[in-house]
Amino acid sequence: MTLTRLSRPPAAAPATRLSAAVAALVGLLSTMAGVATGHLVGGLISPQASPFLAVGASAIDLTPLWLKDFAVRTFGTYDKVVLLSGMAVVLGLFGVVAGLASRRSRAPGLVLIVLLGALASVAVGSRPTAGALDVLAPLVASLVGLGTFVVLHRLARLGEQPAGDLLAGASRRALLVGSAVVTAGAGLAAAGGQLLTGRAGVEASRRAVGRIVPTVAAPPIPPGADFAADGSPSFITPNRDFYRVDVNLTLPQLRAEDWRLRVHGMVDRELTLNWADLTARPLLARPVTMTCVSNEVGGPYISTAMFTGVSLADILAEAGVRPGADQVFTTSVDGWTCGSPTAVLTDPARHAMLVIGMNGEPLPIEHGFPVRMIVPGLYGFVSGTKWITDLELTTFDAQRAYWVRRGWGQRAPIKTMSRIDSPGAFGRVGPDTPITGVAWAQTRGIEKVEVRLDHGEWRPAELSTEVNVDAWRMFRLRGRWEPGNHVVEVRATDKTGYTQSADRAAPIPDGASGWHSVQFTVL
Ligand SMILES: Nc1nc2c(c(=O)[nH]1)N[C@H]1C(S)=C(S)[C@@H](COP(=O)(O)O)O[C@H]1N2
Ligand SMILES: [Mo]
Repeated sequence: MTLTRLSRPPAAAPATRLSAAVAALVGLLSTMAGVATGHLVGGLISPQASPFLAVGASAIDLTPLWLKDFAVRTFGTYDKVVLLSGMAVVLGLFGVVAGLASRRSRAPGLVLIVLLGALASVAVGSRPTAGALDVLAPLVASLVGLGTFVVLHRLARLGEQPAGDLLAGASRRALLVGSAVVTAGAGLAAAGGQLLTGRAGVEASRRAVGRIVPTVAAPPIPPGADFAADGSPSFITPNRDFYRVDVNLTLPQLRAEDWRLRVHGMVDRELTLNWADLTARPLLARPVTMTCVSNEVGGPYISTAMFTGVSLADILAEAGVRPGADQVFTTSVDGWTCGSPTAVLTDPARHAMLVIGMNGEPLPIEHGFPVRMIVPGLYGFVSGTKWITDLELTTFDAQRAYWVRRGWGQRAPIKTMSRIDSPGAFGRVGPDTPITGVAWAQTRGIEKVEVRLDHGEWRPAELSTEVNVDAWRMFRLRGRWEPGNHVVEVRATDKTGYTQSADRAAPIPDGASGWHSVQFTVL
């Protein structure tokens, strides 16, 4: 080793180009550092300030309907994980491109990072409930991204001096260490952001609420309410298994003590209710089966819980609904909106509720803690507002809700439907396995369920004990099936005498229809 190299004249030519691999790494790490820091700062301000989540949320709102449909159908409840992973991959590629564009000069990379920061700022600023501070997160993210890029790019350039150059060797080591530090820092920042955008304060509030006890207990669920032992769903769906559908990447963080509901619009008296006002009222309990309009024939988006809450008809009577107000337009704390027919909500016999309890517990956060709306007989998108904070009496002509603006129906009563749960699709079963499943016709009630094998005669199935007309009913057909392949179909008849028709309809605009069928093999 010799020291003469150190006194190499400054005129020595700097490396003209970074190698492609090093350039790509510099771009990738800088983008990661920016995105992760933005997520952390967003976590400190409010979850929706995270540029990563804001871009994702905007993507959800802008996604064309067919793609959203496809995503829900293909990935189910993992659709959001898939979206965020896809975004991470796109961001990574963006970073690689920014790096590769900057092999000779850092200018193209800087411009691309500024553009990305601008896009993130627009996404954050255009969230329906954006606060003034929120834009700090994309701003800090851009600065960190730019700063990291400048430093790593410089180290990389110095590192590309001819082999043996001491300064170059030191720079290469510095680049290596710098890369490791940036990777670790970005990982920590992202994890910190994830914790902060999570659910700390609101979990404590939920625990403090404790068990929810109705003023008058509902009759116990009769033991004959399901055929779970033979493969039907259990009558009550445990909270952790209850289907979940919403447009949220992060859950709203609304503590019970901060909750307010404003009742206004075409009313005689405006009301504002807080948690104490609400829970001082009589608490009703009712088992209700909720269904999502996106549920395909045979799909999983249906569940039943014992809901506890306050009568909406009472609250609306107190406010005094003015004539002509045919729509109750509700908004959740994050800006999602929903329109329901006033006539349904003001009819005490329909049991529309402001719900605070689900199967005895406070509402789980993902199901709307602290307060949501439930209206038996209407699909969730026109009745089930979670994290509800605003209720306005208006008209269907004056206001269009979130999904209505995206092509779904304005009025959407739940259709009479049925689903086979056992045997499962392509199941291999013994010859006397009962055929079981579930039928629903909320508000009308199920009168009859028929099952047929291999397109033969329809046979009436046994029905479970009816709990109420707003909840599902299980069916069971016992028999001895021949060995070999079979197809089984089901159709339900409700108490108005309507029998499900075979005509298939897609979920959009107002719910799927058609018979569910399952192929199975008897061994
Ligand atoms: N705030 C809010 N409420 C919402 C939604 C939403 O996206 N945001 N989705 C609705 C839809 S489409 C359905 S089907 C029900 C589902 O309620 P769950 O997730 O508790 O099953 O919530 C409704 N309430
Ligand atoms: Mo839904």
